[in-house]
Amino acid sequence: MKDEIAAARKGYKYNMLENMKGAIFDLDGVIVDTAKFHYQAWKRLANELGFEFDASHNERLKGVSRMRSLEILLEVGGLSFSEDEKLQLADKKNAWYVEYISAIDESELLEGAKAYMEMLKDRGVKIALGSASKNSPIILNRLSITALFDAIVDGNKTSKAKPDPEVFLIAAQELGLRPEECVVYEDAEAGIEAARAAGMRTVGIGSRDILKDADIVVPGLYELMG
Ligand code: B16
Ligand code: MG
Repeated sequence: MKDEIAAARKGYKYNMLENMKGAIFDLDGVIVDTAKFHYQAWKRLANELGFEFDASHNERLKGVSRMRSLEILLEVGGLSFSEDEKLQLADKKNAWYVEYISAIDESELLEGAKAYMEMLKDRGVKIALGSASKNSPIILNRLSITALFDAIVDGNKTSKAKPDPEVFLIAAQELGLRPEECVVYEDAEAGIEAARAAGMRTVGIGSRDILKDADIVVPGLYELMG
């Protein structure tokens, strides 16, 4: 592991990241691709309700809260339900989703994610999670990376969804840092917007076409390893 960190340090690419004190990572799409499990569970719910839900529809759910995701799904199916029924449907989807993610392991980590976080930690940068998911504790445990985080801020600690900056501001506060000392890693447009609103620097994970306002965009964290 020491050799891996030394090699990674040598290739430390982007100067804009040199003076950061805190790194705040989104979960789905940055550290792990849980979108495919969300998709399986939402598709199962749509089929049970009698309509098709395909991969292009699923794109609209990335980075979006659970209840907002359900509303988008019901919009696609042209269905409406009472608030109570919606809560039951969201619970049902979540039970399937939890069943899927409970079976994952470290092989689901996106390329370079763990090594990059370890490299930052080795350089004295504090690490936080800034995710919308209420299931992040299960996911981090399954990936064996819980101990890497100095702060974990997720859907269980927040009341406002991205693009509201709340999740990132709480993360900076828990790290004991000012917003301008933090860099946010995000794959969703609303996440980049939230980080900018929080006054933080941004690294977009994905494509520039979607992440137009990010300071830099890379296809994955592996790209920052040189
Ligand atoms: P849960 P992130 C987000 O994770 C997902 O991208 C989004 O599809 C999901 O609806 C949301 O978490 C809530 O997840 O149902 O597990 O609470 O990208 O913010 O890490
Ligand atoms: Mg995401």
